[in-house]
Amino acid sequence: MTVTQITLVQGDITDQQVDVVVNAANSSLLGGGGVDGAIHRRGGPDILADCRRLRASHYGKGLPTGRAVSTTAGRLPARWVVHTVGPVFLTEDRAERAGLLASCYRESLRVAVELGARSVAFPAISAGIYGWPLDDAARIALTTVADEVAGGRAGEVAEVRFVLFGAEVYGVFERVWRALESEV
Ligand code: AR6
Repeated sequence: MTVTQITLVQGDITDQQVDVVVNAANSSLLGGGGVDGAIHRRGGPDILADCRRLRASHYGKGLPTGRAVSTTAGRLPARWVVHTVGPVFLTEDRAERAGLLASCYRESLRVAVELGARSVAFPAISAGIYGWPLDDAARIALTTVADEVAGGRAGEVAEVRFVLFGAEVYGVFERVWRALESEV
């Protein structure tokens, strides 16, 4: 059985040599700002072409929040991009939003496992333009992935890498991760 490591790095997700890069997309799948913009810019037009095909075949009304789909990674040093749609903190239903954010991580990991990925890089989904408070976004991200790993649902994935953009986001994830580790 594959042992899955959870790692945290500060950096740009478009630099990561991993099998799967997860994109914090929006339901249109047609690109945007933040990490989504960076992935499409660096990965090139093949990613958008795949997204358009997915829209035409399955997601004419948009990819629902909390779900995930895969495309080529184009020119990124990765094999696939898994696009997921995080909840918008202020406008999503309060009772449902944390479950939806957790679902982004679970569903993205599930798609990565189905693809046979051995390494997966996640950004801090919803913690930018979608306005999720960083501490809470980090706690949901880390506990959800840790639960999936502990539950044996990480397949052949040997590394789940959180790629945190900038010292502040990295610092929060690291602090939350240490606090969670000291609880077990
Ligand atoms: N590598 C890693 N993390 C990054 C990068 C990068 N290159 N660039 C930004 N981040 P955001 P959201 C961080 O806003 O909140 C888009 O327009 C960023 O600092 O990218 O889920 C989509 O199309 C933050 O910590 O995603 C949607 O409309 C984290 O990635 C909307 O934004 C997430 O910030 C999604 O908003």
